[in-house]
Amino acid sequence: MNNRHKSGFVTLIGRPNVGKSTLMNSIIGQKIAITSHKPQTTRNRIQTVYTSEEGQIVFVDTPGIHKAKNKLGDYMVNIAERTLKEVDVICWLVEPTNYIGAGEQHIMEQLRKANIPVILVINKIDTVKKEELFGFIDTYRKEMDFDEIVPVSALKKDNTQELVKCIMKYLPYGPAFYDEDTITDQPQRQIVAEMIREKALRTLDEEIPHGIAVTIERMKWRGDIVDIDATIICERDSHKGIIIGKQGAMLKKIGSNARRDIEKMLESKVNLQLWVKVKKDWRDSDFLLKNFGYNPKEYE
Ligand SMILES: Nc1nc2c(ncn2[C@@H]2O[C@H](COP(=O)(O)OP(=O)(O)OP(=O)(O)O)[C@@H](O)[C@H]2O)c(=O)[nH]1
Ligand SMILES: [Mg+2]
Repeated sequence: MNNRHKSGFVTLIGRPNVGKSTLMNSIIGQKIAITSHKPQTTRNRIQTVYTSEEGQIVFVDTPGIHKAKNKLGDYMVNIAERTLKEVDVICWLVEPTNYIGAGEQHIMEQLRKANIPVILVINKIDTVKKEELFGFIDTYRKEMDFDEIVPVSALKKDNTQELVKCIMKYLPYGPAFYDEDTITDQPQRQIVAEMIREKALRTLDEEIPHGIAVTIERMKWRGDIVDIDATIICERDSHKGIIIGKQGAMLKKIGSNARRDIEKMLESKVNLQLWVKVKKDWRDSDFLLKNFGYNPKEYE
């Protein structure tokens, strides 16, 4: 084996909505983590694998670090912060701005304690003028001693290869953890559920999306068609009405948008049946959280 081969784990952390999932998808060249313009889209840690001649990077996408308002929020923040103790390199993603708020301060406190190389990734540089960047870099540099500062645009794939090179520099030498065909640790069923949740997030207005979970009841191949039964869980009866919409129009829209993505991923025709169920305040119920795939015990 090539004894100059590198391998290691790299977490992508930051506040909600800074583009962690978009960046991960963009580097591995496949859509595994769902994304949306609404904060708190990612709820679990999602691993993907980037393999090249030089080495293997296992990316760990995490939920945005925020002030939790319910048990689901606690779970999400806990998962994100735990990764800081388990990886070889931390990529901290931030918005291109001079504003450093309490949220950023909270994250920096943990980064200082972590004793792991930290790369500051200033994302969304396509939204600002080039000359403004120096100011942002300066602002952050005054706050903390970063191992590297890399500006990127995850959306436009601008400078993301530079970031990969930079990460490699800090990884230890060692053999690959996964074979080169491995892309993610996420089971197909889980990705399907997430794709449906993404379409619900993107189609519905404010408020409701945060209280949604998706479960897959059935996924069965019938010749070249896959039959999928899935349930969208929401928190209130009034939300159920909105998700279904006038004569089922909203649910139909969510379903057909999701079906397109799922068909692309499974490379097969999909027959998708969606149901809607109410589980009052499930985000504060240990039992229901566990049922919907957010089991705090797994991360203790
Ligand atoms: N203009 C621009 N938008 C971006 C870029 N990267 C991400 N976005 C947008 O920012 C929004 C949030 O992206 P996500 O990847 O879902 O952000 P996240 O950090 O994973 O968010 P959470 O999972 O909620 O913590 C989406 O609307 C993306 O399209 C970028 O480089 N430029
Ligand atoms: Mg995300």
